[in-house]
Amino acid sequence: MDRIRVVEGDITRQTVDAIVNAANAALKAGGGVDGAIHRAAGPDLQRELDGIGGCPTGDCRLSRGYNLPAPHIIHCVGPVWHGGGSDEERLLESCYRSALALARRHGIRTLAFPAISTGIYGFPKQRAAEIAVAVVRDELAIDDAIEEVRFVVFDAETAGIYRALV
Ligand code: AR6
Repeated sequence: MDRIRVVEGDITRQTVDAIVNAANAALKAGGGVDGAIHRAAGPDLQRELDGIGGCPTGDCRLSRGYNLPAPHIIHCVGPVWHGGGSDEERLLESCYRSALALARRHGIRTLAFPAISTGIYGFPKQRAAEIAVAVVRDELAIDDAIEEVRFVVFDAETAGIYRALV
């Protein structure tokens, strides 16, 4: 069975155990997919995140999903692209790895990732997709608790990039 899927659509509509957010280090509602998730989840989400306080780049934090179909949200803080010489690739890889590790610890078996860092944070889309797919393949090979990882992409260009890799 194929445990990795590519879906073109809105991540806030996905019925999975957890959706992943492309958040910022302050865990304050922003734009892009983060803004869409906050609007769909409702104001209780920000209250929970304020209690957590923040999250370092390359790491993630778990919250409830509130009004979303998904019961959990994993908030990953991706790197801002500064040209590639500031550890951006390792930090992006770390986002995917830490999200899967967090999922495993909390019994989350199905999850949906957006293309972290490739919008407002400016990470090149092709390289980001290569990192995302390689890390997820690697982790699933050593872990059969996670049943499905869905890459939910918002535009046809990104969908094409992922479909060529999965
Ligand atoms: N569903 C799936 N993907 C989406 C959706 C959606 N509803 N909306 C946008 N995308 P971005 P970043 C795609 O900018 O680059 C925020 O202000 C989008 O097309 O959301 O990690 C945060 O608070 C792109 O491919 O995240 C941070 O400050 C991808 O999601 C900062 O932006 C990621 O784009 C994070 O920037």
